[in-house]
Amino acid sequence: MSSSTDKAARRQKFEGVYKIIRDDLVGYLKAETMPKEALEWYQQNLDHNVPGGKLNRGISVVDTVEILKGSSLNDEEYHKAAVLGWCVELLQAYFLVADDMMDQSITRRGQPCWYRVPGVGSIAINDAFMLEAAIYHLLKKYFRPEPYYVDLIEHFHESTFQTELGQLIDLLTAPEDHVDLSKFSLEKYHLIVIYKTAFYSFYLPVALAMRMAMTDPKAYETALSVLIPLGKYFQVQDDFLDCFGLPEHIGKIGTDILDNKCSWNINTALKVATPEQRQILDDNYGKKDSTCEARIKAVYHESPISLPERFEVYEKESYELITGLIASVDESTGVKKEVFLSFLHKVYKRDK
Ligand code: DMA
Ligand code: MG
Ligand code: MG
Ligand code: MG
Repeated sequence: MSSSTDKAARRQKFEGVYKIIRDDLVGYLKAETMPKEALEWYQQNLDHNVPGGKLNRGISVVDTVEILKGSSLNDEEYHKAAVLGWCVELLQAYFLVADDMMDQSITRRGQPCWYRVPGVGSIAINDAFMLEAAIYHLLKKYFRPEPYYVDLIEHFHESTFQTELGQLIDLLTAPEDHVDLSKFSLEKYHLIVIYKTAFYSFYLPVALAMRMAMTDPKAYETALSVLIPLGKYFQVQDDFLDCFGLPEHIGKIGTDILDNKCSWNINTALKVATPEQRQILDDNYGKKDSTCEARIKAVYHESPISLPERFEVYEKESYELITGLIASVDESTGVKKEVFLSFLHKVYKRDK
């Protein structure tokens, strides 16, 4: 099988488990004698928000368990690893429903953001909570007897809190009514992205898989040392695509310039802008106005800012840094370099 058909087949197998967990969750509401209307609402909430993404985080749990075991998984092992994968996707769905409201986004994964679906509005806040609650319902259902059950719960709680801290500082550095670019810096940016993205998107999937595979506790530090830089690189890509990706291709319309976000793009531009360019950035950034947004984008393309070229260099340097970190991983604790290489190759040079 070619690797692209293999990838499609792995995705399809993983998607098969979605139907099971969705029926578990809707079945719970039914057992609690909730009205038909509520069952249908929850199912739509799940179907709209959980399965339609790239599924890198979820599939990485399965891939990591398999790599750590060193052979293919039996049906029971596959099912458990896939449930954990879907729990990470539920966490992601929970964050995204809220993130789109806070960022006032329009589309996500090629559809309207959930809060913008007619009839949803601020019910989306409770819907986000119900996506999060689903995680702990499924963990209890499938992992309660396992010796590592509490560890799984703690990983989810800890990553959730870290992500919320990241979202807090992301929002606090982007006040809507007061643009002050001198408050941005790449140091602040680094902290925001590690907290809002790297822990839950990269460390969490691998840590969960390591729990399932009963990896030596010493390996968690090693995993962090590789996955945090990988997560940072991933968010830089996200920021770059917010401005330079095509909405039809990335499935979402960028809002970072309008939202006054402390993104990689603006921080990189600020470091090298000429005084004239700096004036344009100061006058147009963070304004809820598409003409101002277009002016910022034009300056991003101008020399010496030239963000597309700078991004290409950053991407290459990140790849070298991360492959260097992976090369120095000590496999004696049972973790394998392949875990990290597999994750890196899922995101390197992604264009959506
Ligand atoms: C993503 O930040 C972080 C979380 C926790 C969802 P973002 O707002 O840049 O994400 P997106 O570009 O997908 O809206
Ligand atoms: Mg957002
Ligand atoms: Mg955001
Ligand atoms: Mg973004």
